[in-house]
Amino acid sequence: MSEVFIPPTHPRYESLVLRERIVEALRHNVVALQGLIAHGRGECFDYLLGEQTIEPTLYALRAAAAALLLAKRPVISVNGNTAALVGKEVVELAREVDAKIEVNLFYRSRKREEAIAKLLRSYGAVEVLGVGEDADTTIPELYSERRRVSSRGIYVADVVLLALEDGDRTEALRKLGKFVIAIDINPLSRTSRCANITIVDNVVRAMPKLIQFVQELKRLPPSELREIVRNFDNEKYLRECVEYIARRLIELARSGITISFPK
Ligand code: PTJ
Repeated sequence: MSEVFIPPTHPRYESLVLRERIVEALRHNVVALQGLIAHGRGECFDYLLGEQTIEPTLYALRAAAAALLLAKRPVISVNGNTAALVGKEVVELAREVDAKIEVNLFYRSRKREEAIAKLLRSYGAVEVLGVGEDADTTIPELYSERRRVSSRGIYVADVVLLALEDGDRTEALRKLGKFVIAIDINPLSRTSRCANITIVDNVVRAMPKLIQFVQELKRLPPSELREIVRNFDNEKYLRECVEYIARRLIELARSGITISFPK
């Protein structure tokens, strides 16, 4: 448990609780030290979005849910920050779409792999791939530790869902013919631009909504699901996200930034 008391009345309560969760996960070897920097970067982009799921993202979430439901061998790739922030939702989503869960780390160590697998198991995961010898093969043309994958998981997946990823692996996965769904709050990142479907949102808001969409779309026939995926244009969507941020900043600048904060 965290040693810090955060008063629920604090105006930044939720954000502070998430920070504590990340710091706590660092203490348990789930999050890498560099994960704290990544989280700060995410917070910054969340400010720009107004800490909300913007409307165009609902279409990205819907398309992502459809793609996951159509997948034959879906895999959810999990790193330290993802496990710490939405480990429970990862397990729930995997159950909903019958996906495998695989640990894939940039700052890979056996200790961290096992800590993440243990956390996911505590949320009910039966099998966690990518730990120790299970990461038995590599993604070609990728030289970071992220290249190590399981021949039962990411290597043979048709659809890979990932979050807080680096552009190199997203690109390498695309080259391997995978359909990549990325959760990345930065619409300008290489991952966002490389993925087939990007969900530009904080992973803590995106995952529960993705689960909801999966539950809603489950009753649709495959032909309708395929139509939803086909109609989604990632490039256009990313432009809409950047335009949203630009418009919001101009409006804030014109109306006086302080007006948007409670007195
Ligand atoms: O656990 P490991 O060893 O695999 O390391 C994972 C980190 C996160 C340290 C590593 O992947 C990393 O350095 O990530 P980046 O490149 O700093 O962040 C990847 C992207 O995730 C950036 O575009 C961030 O803006 C974005 N991001 C950060 N926090 C969030 C986020 N996207 C969604 N939700 C967030 N909470």
